[in-house]
Amino acid sequence: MEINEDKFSYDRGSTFNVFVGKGQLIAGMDKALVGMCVNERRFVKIPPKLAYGSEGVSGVIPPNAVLHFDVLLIDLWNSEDEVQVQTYFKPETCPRTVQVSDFVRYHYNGTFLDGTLFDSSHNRMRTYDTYVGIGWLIPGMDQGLLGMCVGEKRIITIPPFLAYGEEGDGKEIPSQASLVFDVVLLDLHNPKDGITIENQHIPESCERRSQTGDFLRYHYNGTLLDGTLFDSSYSRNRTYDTYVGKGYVIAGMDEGLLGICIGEKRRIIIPPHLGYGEEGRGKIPGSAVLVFDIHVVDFHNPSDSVSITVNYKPSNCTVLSKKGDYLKYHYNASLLDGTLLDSTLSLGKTYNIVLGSGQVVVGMDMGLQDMCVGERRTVVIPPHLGYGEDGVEGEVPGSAVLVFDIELLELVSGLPEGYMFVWNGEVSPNLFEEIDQNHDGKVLLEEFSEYIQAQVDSGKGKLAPGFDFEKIVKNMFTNQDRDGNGKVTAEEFKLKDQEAKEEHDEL
Ligand SMILES: [Ca+2]
Ligand SMILES: [Ca+2]
Repeated sequence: MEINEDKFSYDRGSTFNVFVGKGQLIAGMDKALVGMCVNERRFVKIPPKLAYGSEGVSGVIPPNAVLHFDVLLIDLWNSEDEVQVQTYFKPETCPRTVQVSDFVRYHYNGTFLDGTLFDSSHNRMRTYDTYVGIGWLIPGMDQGLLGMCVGEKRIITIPPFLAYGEEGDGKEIPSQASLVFDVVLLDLHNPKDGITIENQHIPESCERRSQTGDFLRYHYNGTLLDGTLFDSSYSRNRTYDTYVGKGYVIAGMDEGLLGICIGEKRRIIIPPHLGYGEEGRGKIPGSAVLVFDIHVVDFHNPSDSVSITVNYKPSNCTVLSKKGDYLKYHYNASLLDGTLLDSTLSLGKTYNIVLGSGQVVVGMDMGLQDMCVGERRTVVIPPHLGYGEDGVEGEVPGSAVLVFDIELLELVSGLPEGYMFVWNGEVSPNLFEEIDQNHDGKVLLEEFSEYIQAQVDSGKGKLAPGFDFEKIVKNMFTNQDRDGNGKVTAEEFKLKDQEAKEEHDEL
C-alpha cells in the first residue's frame, strides 16, 4: 500500500489547508481531524470505504487501499471566529484606553498557532508605532488593540481572514495563517489631544499665578507613559530656569507652566505633537507622550520691582529711613520655597549699612527705605534687583527671588546727600587758624584729624554715620590738599571753601 510521493505535504513545503467536515476531504479524514488540537500529531488509518473505495484514484491510489496518514495540526480556525483577546496583565490605574484613531506605540511578539515566532518588535529594539482602527493595521489588530491601557499585556489571536488571508504576507506569513500577537502597550495618545494637567498641589496662599513672560525656576522629573524616566532636574541638583510662553521650551510645557503658583506641584502630560514630535530627542523616542512632574520653586517677571509687606509698624513711627542713614537691622534671607539662606540672628549681631550707598543689593537698598525703628517687613527681591542670573556660588542660586524678613533696630540719621561732615551751628570765621593749632600756616593730616574729632566730640559738628572715621578724614583732607604735598595751606583751604559752596561735599 503506497501513496504517491506528492501526497506528502512536507515535501511540497506548504501546509495542506482545508475546511473540515465540509466534504472537501475523504470522509475518513473529515472524521479523523475532528477534535484535534494545534501541534497534535495523529496517525490515521482510513479504510477504503471512508477513502477512495473500490475505485481508488487512477495512477495514484489503487482500489480498496487502506490509507495511512501522519497528521500534524499546525493551524486551526473557523469562519465564525472572531479576534480573541486575552489580557494577562492590567496595570492598577488605567485612566484611558485605546479608541479608534488613537496613535499607539507597542511591543509585540508575533507567532503562529503552533508557537513559531515570525516577527518581534523586541528584536528590533523599537516599538511599533501606528494609528489604531483606521486601516493602518490588519483588521484583527485594529480590533485587538481597542480598549487597551498603557502597560496592559494582551494576547491577541487573529484568524487569517482578519489577518493576511489567502495571500499571506511575503516569506514570513504563509497563506491562511492564524496569528498570535503578544502585545504590551507603551504609549497612547490622540492627535487631537491637548496637554493634560493633573495631580495638582496648590499651596494655601497663592497671590499670583504665572503668566506669559514670567521667568520660572522649577524642578521636574520627566517620564514616558510606561514610567521610564528620561530626565530629571533633581539629578542635576539644579532647577530648570526659563521664560514661559515665549517658545523657549516645548509647546506643551509652555502651556503647562502658565497659571501656576509658586510652590505648586503639577503633572503635565504632553502629547508628542506638543513635545518632541515624531523624531523624539535623546532618550525620548519618536511620537512619545511625555509626563512631567514639576515643582515650581519661584517665578518673577523682569518688570517686577521690590515687594514690601509691613508686618509690624510701631505706633510712634515718625523718623523714616532715607538715603545716607546708618541702619542696624536683623534679617532672615530665604528663597521662595522656604530654603533659609542666611540670618543675622545666627550670627548674633545686626547687619549695619549706610542706606543707599551700594553696600547691599539694589533691592535691599530699596526695601529698607522709609522704615522706622522697630518696624518689621518682608521684602521680596526679584533677581535683577538681587544677585542676578549668576547668583552667588554655593549660596544663592542663579535667577533666584529672595525673601528678606527684616527688623530695623537702630537708625542714625545721615547727612544731606553729598556731605561727609556738617556743622551743627555757625561755622567759625577763622576756621583755618583754628585747625592750624601750631600756627605754622599749614595743616597736616594729624592736625586736621584731631580737629574734626574734637568738633564731633563737642557736638559742634557731625560726620556721616556708618563710615570709618579715618577714611572720611583722610578723604576730606586729600580734597583740601590741592597739590597733594601732604599739607593744606591757607590758600588751598580758601579755594576749596569757594568750590564747596557749589559742590556741597567739603567742609
Ligand atoms: Ca600746622
Ligand atoms: Ca598742599
